[in-house]
Amino acid sequence: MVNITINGRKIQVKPKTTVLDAAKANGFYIPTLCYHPRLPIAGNCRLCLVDVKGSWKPLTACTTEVWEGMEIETDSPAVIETVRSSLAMMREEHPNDCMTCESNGDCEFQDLIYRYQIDAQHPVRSLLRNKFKKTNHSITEPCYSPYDNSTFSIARDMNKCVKCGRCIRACHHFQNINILGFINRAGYERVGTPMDRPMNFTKCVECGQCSQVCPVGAIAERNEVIEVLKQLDSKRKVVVVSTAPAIRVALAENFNVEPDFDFTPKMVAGLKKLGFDYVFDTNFSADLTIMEEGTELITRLNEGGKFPMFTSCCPGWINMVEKSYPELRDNLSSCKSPQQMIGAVIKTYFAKQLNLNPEDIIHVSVMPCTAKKGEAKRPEFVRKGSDGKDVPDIDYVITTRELLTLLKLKKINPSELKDAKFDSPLGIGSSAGNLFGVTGGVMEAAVRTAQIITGVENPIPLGELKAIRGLDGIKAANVPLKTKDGKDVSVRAAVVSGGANIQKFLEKIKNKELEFDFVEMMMCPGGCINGGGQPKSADPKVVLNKMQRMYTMDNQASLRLSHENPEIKEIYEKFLHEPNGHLSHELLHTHYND
Ligand code: HC1
Ligand code: SF4
Repeated sequence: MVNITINGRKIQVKPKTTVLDAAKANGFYIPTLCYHPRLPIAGNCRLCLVDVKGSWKPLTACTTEVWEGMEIETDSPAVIETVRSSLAMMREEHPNDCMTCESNGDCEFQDLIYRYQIDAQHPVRSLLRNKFKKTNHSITEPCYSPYDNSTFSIARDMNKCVKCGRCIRACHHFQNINILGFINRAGYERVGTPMDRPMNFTKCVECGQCSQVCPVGAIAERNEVIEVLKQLDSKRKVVVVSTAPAIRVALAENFNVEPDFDFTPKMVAGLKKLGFDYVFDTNFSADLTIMEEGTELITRLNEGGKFPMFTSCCPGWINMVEKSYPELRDNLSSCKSPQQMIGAVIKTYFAKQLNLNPEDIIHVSVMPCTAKKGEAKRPEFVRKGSDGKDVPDIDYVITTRELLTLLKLKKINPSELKDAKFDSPLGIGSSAGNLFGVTGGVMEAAVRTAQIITGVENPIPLGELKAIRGLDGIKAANVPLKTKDGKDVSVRAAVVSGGANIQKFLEKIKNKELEFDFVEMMMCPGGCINGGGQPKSADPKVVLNKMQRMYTMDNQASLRLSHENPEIKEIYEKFLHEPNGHLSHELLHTHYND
């Protein structure tokens, strides 16, 4: 152990610990902005400066490791004044539109400005203002960047950027897509795209990992809260909501409930209180996906087809195939994602039960993902209304963060409400469907059903397919199945999450170093539990916690197999007739773009 002193208190820490980690672990506050526990260290915001005895200049706590006998001061007058001056300069460049900003109330920069009380009277702010008044320039003018809402998923307002570079590191470190970087120099430096193009002209997959780590509101999802509020308040149409698997565990973390507490009934109660007429579960359509995708896999195994077959429920992955790997389009399952499947059945099967036309229903989908917004806007996901006009299957997609904003606006705390149940007939989901929200879950759900349907004698016991559980980026397992003529086959299954891992994996497939039959692909590391639209968190354990919650929910469930879902049996009996049948192809399957 290393002996150090912070603000006069003696402590012991492990060798190679950074001053920042040592301080945090022992309850000392050091301000940060570019630091994020899940990203590589950059050391570029210069807010974490500390005084160290013997050093002629303050040192950055995030990049400096402790040494024996080190004496650190985090709160010396010089340190405080340096931090205040840096913040004052940043504030002078920052727009004053906090009241309508996506991040209002959840903004690390706002917190720092408040904590250090950087008001208009700060000498650095006045100095800068006078200087630019004299030269007839606004300090923000040369840094002006246009607002970029060229994709349906992400909105980028670089005027709000504090140049911490976290988004750049997220796009590189998690996804290796490298859309964002510092551009320009000599005081005009800012975050931009290659050739400063709008995002939809780049290879951006709209995953939103950049927005997850943005400490301010410079990169965020394209907000649909106001539109949803208008629909809820006007009550002109039947407003229906469906909720993705990963939402409930994110809310459970957000409201800080016990690890084995299932937040689902509270979430449903919160949505009902918001005024939704019907609350449905995307877990239902995850089960439907298993029926359709499982049948597709078994058909390919029996009759031949493109291998490996890739899952198709992650829109970030679909964007990546269409933009960067078009040669793999035929390897994708033709199944729509569960979001789009429930979208299609709500505006057909459910509409018919209520004697409504598709245009009489507004369907809001709550997703942990930003790319789902773009998926819902794809031109193929529409149907004809009674007047012949196109009606989208999903009208609005809001992220978990946007759902929290809605709840806050309406002053609803779901954890204080009485439990409520999903509505029928699209409200029952198995825990296999729920597992879709974590990396490996689609594969686990598919294996459970495919082994039973094909008649495997000793199917893997539930929860025992351990090789594809956990947060590793690339996982694999051999799965016994049977062909239709009773032959035993071993299906080579792989599970990959995170753009950087996907690229590594595909390189090995291309070079024939690896061969697989069925592969689950998720663009966000860890799967949807870590989607780009999930609540921001500085807790490095938050993804792990959400994963554990998913597994606990599976252990506690009584319905653990997609094909045993009574509402799935009912929809095939009454409406779809058979998986991969004529109506299924029309409603539940799709094609991909060149
Ligand atoms: Fe996902 Fe999916 S699991 S893609 O990760 O297949 O977003 O949660 O809703 O559609 O079901 C996301 C999550 C989600 C779909 C399902
Ligand atoms: Fe990169 Fe994803 Fe952000 Fe696009 S949305 S810039 S791919 S992190």
